[in-house]
Amino acid sequence: MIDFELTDEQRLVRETAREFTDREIVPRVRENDRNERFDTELVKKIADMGFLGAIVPEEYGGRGVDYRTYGLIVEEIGRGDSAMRTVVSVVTSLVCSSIARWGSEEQKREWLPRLCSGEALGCFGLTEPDTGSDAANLKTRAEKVNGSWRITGGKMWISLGNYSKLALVFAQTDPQAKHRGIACFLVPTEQPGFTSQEIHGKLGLRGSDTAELSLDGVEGELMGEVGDGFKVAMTALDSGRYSVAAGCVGICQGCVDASVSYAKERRQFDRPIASFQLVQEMIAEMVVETDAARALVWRAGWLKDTGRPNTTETSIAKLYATEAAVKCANTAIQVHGGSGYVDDYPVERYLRDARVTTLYEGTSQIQKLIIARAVTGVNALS
Ligand code: COS
Repeated sequence: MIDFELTDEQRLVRETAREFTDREIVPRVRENDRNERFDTELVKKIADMGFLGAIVPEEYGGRGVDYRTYGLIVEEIGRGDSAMRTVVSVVTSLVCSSIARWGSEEQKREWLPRLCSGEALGCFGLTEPDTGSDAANLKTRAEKVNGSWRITGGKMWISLGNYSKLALVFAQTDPQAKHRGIACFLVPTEQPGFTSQEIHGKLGLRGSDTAELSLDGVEGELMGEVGDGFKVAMTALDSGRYSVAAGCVGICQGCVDASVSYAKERRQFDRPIASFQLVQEMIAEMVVETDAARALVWRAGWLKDTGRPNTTETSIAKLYATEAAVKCANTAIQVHGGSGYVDDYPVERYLRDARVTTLYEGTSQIQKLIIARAVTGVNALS
């Protein structure tokens, strides 16, 4: 049975992540957000703490922690800064967990220690300018030329794409075969034909790097078999969606903390606004959303740690936690009044940063289709 009691080790890791977030991340987040600065020094500090690739086995440079412990780390970093949380999610869940699961021994030895130490960042190239939810319908092509794979196409909305030394690239090898023709490639980015362009003007996640990638005959090393690619992507997303959900629990908790503190200090009508029932109602609603989201994330983590199927429960956690983060951030602004509309307080950034989480790694609508398909047995997409 699922046990909500944290072990001493989990408690310690959470405390360490909490202190690190308050000491290193929180003081820098506003300026990084204002300046659209991808803070590589801070990324290095996060890596030095062992928070990149924490679920990777120790023999490959990770910390070998379980998913529940990983979720606690991600929640704390997510409370501090979703841009940095995105780095942790992408590198750990989308890239490292894929290599750990699908890579050859040589590929694991080559890349995992570098990714876990932060010496190399990695990005996940699935989405394309014309391909989002319909992830099997890739236009990027891979073909074998003189014994090596050459990849041509474009990738869109790629987090860390301008800073990564490694790109996991999903490409079609045989369009007739549809999703069974997709393959996943390890693509070193420092090679001719690989170019990236920064994407600016984002509503939120301004301290996160986002890129459009162009691949012109780049060389890639196959990971897994030809035809495994779609499954590589789906298993990566099973881990990535969990990580996004855990980060959103952090946003929810941050909204509660900021609102409680503000409501107790701010006085109107000769008393703290925390004493008004309508303010208490808003705080209570945020607390319930936070608790529910956290419980769903912990359940998904427990299923992963005990080796049980968890795709549906991960989608439930992702759907609930991301929508809860948007709701809580919106409510937290309401509690803060005019002060919540400027960046003296974290809540306006929470709203801007939360907004993308219901889009990336599968929209809320895609999560609903996955959940409903599991219970009805009917695939709405076929
Ligand atoms: N783990 C392992 N295998 C999985 C899987 C999972 N979580 N989900 C699907 N698969 C497998 C299926 O078992 C099936 O295998 P077979 O070829 O052996 O039959 C194959 O993958 C195709 O699956 P499915 O039929 O479910 O594919 P669909 O095209 O119907 O739908 C959805 C898949 C919509 C769920 C998928 O395209 C999706 O998640 N889209 C959103 C993409 C996304 O999140 N993009 C964000 C990118 S990162 S920012």
